[in-house]
Amino acid sequence: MTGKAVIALGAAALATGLLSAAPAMAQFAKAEDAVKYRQSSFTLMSNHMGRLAAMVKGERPFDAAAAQDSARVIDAVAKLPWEAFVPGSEKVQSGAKPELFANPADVKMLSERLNGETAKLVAAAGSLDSLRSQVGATGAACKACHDKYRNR
Ligand code: ASC
Repeated sequence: MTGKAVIALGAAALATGLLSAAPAMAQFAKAEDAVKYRQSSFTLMSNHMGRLAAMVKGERPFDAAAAQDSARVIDAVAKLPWEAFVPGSEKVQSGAKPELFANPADVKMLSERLNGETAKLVAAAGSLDSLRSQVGATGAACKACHDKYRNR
């Protein structure tokens, strides 16, 4: 093989490798970036679930507008973390158990359960009674996944 042919073959192999890696990593330059992205989304959800929980527990006065704002944040952000459990990110230290990466179909089902509950949270935030029951259902959806796939 000529030197040029070797270079062409090498370039083709590199391009194929990059393309096959592209779908999973397209939005994240490094696995660490993906971990930071998903952790950031869980931080935001936890913060706003905490605000709603405080109203439900009577630690803060119920405020329908504030509750609806938090519910909308939770509902939007609950759609985000899933794409960031990219292959390779299981090697980065995080709260995610290795089992999470071995069970993508189950994780997808649990994420869809959460997304269903957070959609209902927006409608429920208008009154304290409906908020109370839907914060419970939403928290249960968070917990279902944590119990299986999150390190204590
Ligand atoms: C929260 C929060 C969680 C979930 C979980 C539900 O507010 O930060 O991780 O709800 O505690 O059981």
